[in-house]
Amino acid sequence: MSTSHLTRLPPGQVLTAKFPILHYGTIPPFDPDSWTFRVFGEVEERLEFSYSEFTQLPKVEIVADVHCVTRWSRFDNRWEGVTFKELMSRIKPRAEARFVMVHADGGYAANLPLDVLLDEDVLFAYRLDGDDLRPEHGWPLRLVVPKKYFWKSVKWVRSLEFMSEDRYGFWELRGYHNDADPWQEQRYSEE
Ligand SMILES: Nc1nc2c(c(=O)[nH]1)N[C@H]1C(S)=C(S)[C@@H](COP(=O)(O)O)O[C@H]1N2
Ligand SMILES: [Mo]
Repeated sequence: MSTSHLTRLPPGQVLTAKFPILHYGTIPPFDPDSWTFRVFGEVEERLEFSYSEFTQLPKVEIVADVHCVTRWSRFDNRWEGVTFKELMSRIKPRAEARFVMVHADGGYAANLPLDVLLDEDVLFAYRLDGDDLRPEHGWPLRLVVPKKYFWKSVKWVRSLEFMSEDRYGFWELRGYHNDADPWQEQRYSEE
Protein backbone atom coordinates (compact mmCIF):
# COMPACT_ATOMS: atom_id res chain seq x y z
CA MET A 1 0.00 0.00 0.00
CA SER A 2 2.74 2.49 0.88
CA THR A 3 4.47 2.27 -2.49
CA SER A 4 1.19 2.57 -4.36
CA HIS A 5 0.43 5.68 -2.28
CA LEU A 6 3.67 7.21 -3.52
CA THR A 7 2.88 6.58 -7.15
CA ARG A 8 -0.74 7.63 -6.73
CA LEU A 9 0.05 11.01 -5.17
CA PRO A 10 0.72 13.69 -7.80
CA PRO A 11 3.68 16.06 -7.27
CA GLY A 12 3.21 18.72 -4.57
CA GLN A 13 0.13 17.06 -3.04
CA VAL A 14 -0.49 15.93 0.58
CA LEU A 15 -2.77 12.99 1.36
CA THR A 16 -5.77 13.63 3.65
CA ALA A 17 -8.54 11.38 4.95
CA LYS A 18 -10.79 14.40 5.54
CA PHE A 19 -12.95 15.91 2.89
CA PRO A 20 -12.44 19.69 2.91
CA ILE A 21 -15.29 21.85 1.62
CA LEU A 22 -14.41 24.59 -0.82
CA HIS A 23 -16.63 26.79 -2.90
CA TYR A 24 -17.43 30.30 -3.94
CA GLY A 25 -20.77 31.64 -2.70
CA THR A 26 -23.47 29.78 -0.78
CA ILE A 27 -25.04 26.32 -1.06
CA PRO A 28 -28.01 26.66 -3.45
CA PRO A 29 -31.45 25.41 -2.37
CA PHE A 30 -32.73 22.25 -4.09
CA ASP A 31 -36.34 21.61 -5.11
CA PRO A 32 -36.80 18.28 -6.95
CA ASP A 33 -40.02 19.53 -8.61
CA SER A 34 -38.43 22.51 -10.32
CA TRP A 35 -34.85 21.24 -10.74
CA THR A 36 -33.81 20.69 -14.36
CA PHE A 37 -30.66 19.62 -16.14
CA ARG A 38 -30.28 21.40 -19.48
CA VAL A 39 -28.11 20.82 -22.56
CA PHE A 40 -27.73 23.75 -24.96
CA GLY A 41 -25.34 25.55 -27.32
CA GLU A 42 -23.78 23.69 -30.26
CA VAL A 43 -26.23 20.77 -30.24
CA GLU A 44 -28.78 19.70 -32.85
CA GLU A 45 -31.53 19.69 -30.19
CA ARG A 46 -31.64 21.31 -26.78
CA LEU A 47 -32.44 18.82 -24.00
CA GLU A 48 -33.99 19.20 -20.59
CA PHE A 49 -34.14 16.46 -17.95
CA SER A 50 -36.33 16.64 -14.87
CA TYR A 51 -34.89 15.36 -11.60
CA SER A 52 -36.71 12.02 -11.90
CA GLU A 53 -35.67 11.63 -15.55
CA PHE A 54 -32.05 12.26 -14.68
CA THR A 55 -31.98 9.88 -11.72
CA GLN A 56 -33.56 7.13 -13.84
CA LEU A 57 -30.61 7.13 -16.23
CA PRO A 58 -28.40 4.01 -15.94
CA LYS A 59 -25.97 4.45 -13.07
CA VAL A 60 -22.46 3.26 -12.32
CA GLU A 61 -20.03 3.25 -9.43
CA ILE A 62 -16.56 4.70 -9.96
CA VAL A 63 -13.74 4.70 -7.41
CA ALA A 64 -11.38 7.59 -8.01
CA ASP A 65 -8.88 9.87 -6.29
CA VAL A 66 -9.47 13.60 -5.75
CA HIS A 67 -6.65 16.13 -6.20
CA CYS A 68 -7.34 19.72 -5.18
CA VAL A 69 -5.17 22.58 -6.44
CA THR A 70 -4.84 23.73 -2.80
CA ARG A 71 -2.60 20.62 -2.40
CA TRP A 72 -4.79 18.04 -0.66
CA SER A 73 -5.60 14.68 -2.23
CA ARG A 74 -8.16 12.14 -1.05
CA PHE A 75 -7.93 8.56 -2.30
CA ASP A 76 -10.62 6.00 -3.11
CA ASN A 77 -13.76 8.11 -3.28
CA ARG A 78 -16.63 5.84 -4.31
CA TRP A 79 -18.89 7.93 -6.53
CA GLU A 80 -22.27 6.77 -7.85
CA GLY A 81 -24.10 8.42 -10.70
CA VAL A 82 -24.38 8.74 -14.46
CA THR A 83 -21.32 8.73 -16.70
CA PHE A 84 -20.83 11.62 -19.10
CA LYS A 85 -20.66 8.99 -21.87
CA GLU A 86 -24.09 7.67 -20.88
CA LEU A 87 -25.56 11.16 -21.09
CA MET A 88 -23.70 11.80 -24.34
CA SER A 89 -25.48 8.86 -26.00
CA ARG A 90 -28.63 11.06 -25.73
CA ILE A 91 -27.00 14.27 -26.99
CA LYS A 92 -26.43 15.15 -30.63
CA PRO A 93 -23.54 17.62 -30.71
CA ARG A 94 -22.99 19.70 -33.84
CA ALA A 95 -19.83 18.78 -35.77
CA GLU A 96 -18.09 21.97 -34.55
CA ALA A 97 -18.74 21.30 -30.83
CA ARG A 98 -15.36 20.67 -29.17
CA PHE A 99 -15.65 22.28 -25.72
CA VAL A 100 -18.20 22.27 -22.94
CA MET A 101 -18.97 24.87 -20.28
CA VAL A 102 -20.33 23.11 -17.21
CA HIS A 103 -22.66 25.52 -15.39
CA ALA A 104 -23.71 25.37 -11.75
CA ASP A 105 -26.42 27.05 -9.73
CA GLY A 106 -25.15 30.36 -8.44
CA GLY A 107 -22.91 31.32 -11.36
CA TYR A 108 -19.93 28.99 -10.99
CA ALA A 109 -18.75 27.26 -14.18
CA ALA A 110 -15.77 25.28 -15.47
CA ASN A 111 -14.73 24.65 -19.08
CA LEU A 112 -13.47 21.34 -20.43
CA PRO A 113 -12.70 19.89 -23.86
CA LEU A 114 -15.36 17.41 -24.97
CA ASP A 115 -12.76 14.65 -25.41
CA VAL A 116 -11.70 15.01 -21.75
CA LEU A 117 -15.33 14.65 -20.61
CA LEU A 118 -15.73 11.53 -22.74
CA ASP A 119 -13.13 9.69 -20.63
CA GLU A 120 -14.63 6.53 -19.06
CA ASP A 121 -14.22 7.80 -15.48
CA VAL A 122 -16.10 11.12 -15.83
CA LEU A 123 -19.52 11.11 -14.17
CA PHE A 124 -22.36 13.16 -12.72
CA ALA A 125 -22.42 11.91 -9.14
CA TYR A 126 -25.25 11.94 -6.59
CA ARG A 127 -23.79 9.52 -4.05
CA LEU A 128 -20.40 9.26 -2.33
CA ASP A 129 -19.07 6.40 -0.22
CA GLY A 130 -22.49 4.77 0.15
CA ASP A 131 -24.49 7.88 1.12
CA ASP A 132 -26.31 10.62 -0.74
CA LEU A 133 -23.94 13.44 -1.54
CA ARG A 134 -24.04 16.07 1.22
CA PRO A 135 -25.37 19.51 0.20
CA GLU A 136 -21.95 21.09 0.75
CA HIS A 137 -20.34 18.55 -1.61
CA GLY A 138 -22.76 19.30 -4.44
CA TRP A 139 -26.13 17.63 -3.79
CA PRO A 140 -28.21 16.87 -5.78
CA LEU A 141 -25.62 16.51 -8.56
CA ARG A 142 -21.96 17.22 -9.16
CA LEU A 143 -19.62 16.56 -12.00
CA VAL A 144 -16.53 14.45 -11.17
CA VAL A 145 -13.49 14.63 -13.48
CA PRO A 146 -10.90 12.46 -11.70
CA LYS A 147 -7.94 13.24 -13.98
CA LYS A 148 -8.16 17.02 -13.42
CA TYR A 149 -7.72 19.25 -10.37
CA PHE A 150 -10.95 19.30 -8.40
CA TRP A 151 -12.08 22.80 -9.38
CA LYS A 152 -13.19 21.27 -12.71
CA SER A 153 -15.57 18.99 -10.74
CA VAL A 154 -18.52 21.38 -10.67
CA LYS A 155 -20.90 21.05 -7.71
CA TRP A 156 -24.67 21.74 -8.04
CA VAL A 157 -24.38 21.26 -11.80
CA ARG A 158 -27.42 22.41 -13.79
CA SER A 159 -26.45 22.63 -17.44
CA LEU A 160 -23.97 21.85 -20.18
CA GLU A 161 -23.21 24.40 -22.87
CA PHE A 162 -21.59 22.89 -25.96
CA MET A 163 -19.16 25.32 -27.64
CA SER A 164 -17.15 25.48 -30.85
CA GLU A 165 -14.46 27.70 -29.25
CA ASP A 166 -13.00 27.37 -25.77
CA ARG A 167 -14.08 29.90 -23.13
CA TYR A 168 -12.80 30.24 -19.55
CA GLY A 169 -14.83 29.24 -16.51
CA PHE A 170 -14.84 30.82 -13.03
CA TRP A 171 -11.32 29.89 -11.87
CA GLU A 172 -9.77 29.82 -15.34
CA LEU A 173 -10.72 33.53 -15.65
CA ARG A 174 -8.98 34.14 -12.31
CA GLY A 175 -5.63 32.65 -13.27
CA TYR A 176 -6.03 28.92 -12.81
CA HIS A 177 -4.52 26.76 -15.56
CA ASN A 178 -6.88 25.90 -18.39
CA ASP A 179 -5.81 22.23 -18.55
CA ALA A 180 -5.58 21.42 -14.79
CA ASP A 181 -3.58 18.16 -15.02
CA PRO A 182 -2.36 17.32 -11.47
CA TRP A 183 0.39 15.03 -12.80
CA GLN A 184 1.91 17.97 -14.70
CA GLU A 185 1.17 20.43 -11.84
CA GLN A 186 -0.89 22.65 -14.11
CA ARG A 187 -2.09 24.79 -11.20
CA TYR A 188 -1.95 28.37 -12.43
CA SER A 189 -1.50 29.92 -15.84
CA GLU A 190 1.85 31.59 -16.35
CA GLU A 191 1.26 35.12 -17.56
N1 LIG B 1 -20.64 25.05 -8.05
C1 LIG B 1 -19.37 25.05 -7.61
N2 LIG B 1 -18.62 23.96 -7.81
C2 LIG B 1 -17.34 23.92 -7.36
C3 LIG B 1 -16.77 25.03 -6.71
C4 LIG B 1 -17.58 26.19 -6.54
O1 LIG B 1 -17.17 27.22 -6.00
N3 LIG B 1 -18.89 26.14 -6.98
N4 LIG B 1 -15.46 24.98 -6.28
C5 LIG B 1 -14.59 23.99 -6.90
C6 LIG B 1 -13.35 23.81 -6.16
S1 LIG B 1 -12.19 25.04 -6.28
C7 LIG B 1 -13.09 22.66 -5.47
S2 LIG B 1 -11.59 22.37 -4.76
C8 LIG B 1 -14.13 21.62 -5.29
C9 LIG B 1 -14.33 21.33 -3.83
O2 LIG B 1 -15.28 20.30 -3.67
P1 LIG B 1 -15.65 19.83 -2.20
O3 LIG B 1 -16.16 21.04 -1.46
O4 LIG B 1 -16.66 18.75 -2.37
O5 LIG B 1 -14.38 19.32 -1.57
O6 LIG B 1 -15.37 21.99 -5.85
C10 LIG B 1 -15.28 22.65 -7.09
N5 LIG B 1 -16.61 22.80 -7.60
MO1 LIG C 1 -10.16 24.04 -5.34
